[in-house]
Amino acid sequence: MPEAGGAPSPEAPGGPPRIEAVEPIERAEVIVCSPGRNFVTLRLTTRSGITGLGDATLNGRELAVAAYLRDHVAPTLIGRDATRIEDTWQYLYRGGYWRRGPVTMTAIAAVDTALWDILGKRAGLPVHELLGGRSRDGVTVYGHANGEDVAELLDQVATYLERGYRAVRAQVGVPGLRSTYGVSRDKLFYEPADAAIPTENLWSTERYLRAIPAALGAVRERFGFEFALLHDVHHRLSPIEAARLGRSLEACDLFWMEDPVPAELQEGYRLIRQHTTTPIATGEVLTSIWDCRTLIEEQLIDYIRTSVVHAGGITHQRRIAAFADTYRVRTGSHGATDLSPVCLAAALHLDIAIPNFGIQEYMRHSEETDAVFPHSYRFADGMLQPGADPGLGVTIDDGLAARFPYRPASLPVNRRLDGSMHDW
Ligand code: EZ4
Ligand code: CO
Repeated sequence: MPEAGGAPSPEAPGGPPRIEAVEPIERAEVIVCSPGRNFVTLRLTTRSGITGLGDATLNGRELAVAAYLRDHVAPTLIGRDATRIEDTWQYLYRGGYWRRGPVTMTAIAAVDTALWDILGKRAGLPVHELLGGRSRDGVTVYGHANGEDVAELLDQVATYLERGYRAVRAQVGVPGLRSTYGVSRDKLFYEPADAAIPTENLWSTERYLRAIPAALGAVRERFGFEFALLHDVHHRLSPIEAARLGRSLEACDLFWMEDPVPAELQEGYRLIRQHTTTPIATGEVLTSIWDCRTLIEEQLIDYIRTSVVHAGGITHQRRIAAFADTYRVRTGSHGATDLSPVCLAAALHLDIAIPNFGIQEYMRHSEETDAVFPHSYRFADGMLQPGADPGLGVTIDDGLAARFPYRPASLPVNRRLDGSMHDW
């Protein structure tokens, strides 16, 4: 194997000869499959035959990322040194004139995650050991209890507590609205991307604000306070409405109130903070450290929810976490089912290693998804363990994946009762 620092290689991709590649990338494949829902996966293979996987799934916009990777990124990877993880990140981010945004950052994330997987396999170590090793015994996760009404929600919270969860997110149907974010017919799985052309949901802030304090209060009254209770507002309120909701939920002792206002309205968090001590989490739609900067620097949030797949991979997510730690903001990585087992594994390796981990969202994948992506992570006692396999500990079964072709599926849109558009 050639030494780093050895003779310059005439084969360096595009540009003057550089240091010879230690572990050149030979193939970059984009695999699109739909085992229960759509996933885009990047597989890189090195000249010595090591493979690495990266999740590139952007719910409802899958093919945009697949094309970005296939047409614009993959050709630049061939011959590149797989051990140069940071340099490749800089090449794809700084080297790209058009920066940030979910499509670009998801594509960069896929490459970065695959490179960490390759590095782990080269070293014969699970990725969390490369990130500094364990900082905790396991990764505490929260499950998704939801019900059409309060009675059904209480049954579902009971199910999660019986399964050993130490943290539960509670979502409930709003009376008078035919569907509500986070409430599913199939209780253990939830997939909002339910139609090729977006389903139109109905929304009423007034009805929602009347329903939620009573529902969450009923959960605490029935089950007490010995577990973490979370709720996702899903970007739907104005700052003053969110402030009012946060204040009305203080007696429920929430672990967090998630995404109270649309992500682009970051100044709104200042107003929320002036009125309530309910902890706040946001970030699942943010794609870079620059998008989180004000929220973290001004300590407007308590948990940053960016994910490996949508915020530039393990390399960038680690940077966001380190920046957040400076301000005592903890992480709460997004982990819905549209983040594939490859992303979940990457998140777990990071979660277990960083000092300021808070909690990890865990929405179980369907049996078909788990069969297409065999993995080493395991759930026990309310925690996930990333496992000790070298790399990420996830593979993809190509033959099985091919039996689940892509199906167009979009996230819903929301209209108010008067027919005008609202945030979904
Ligand atoms: O709506 O992942 O906290 N979890 C969430 C998710 C998101 C979906 C969007 O693709 O808000 O359910
Ligand atoms: Co959310």
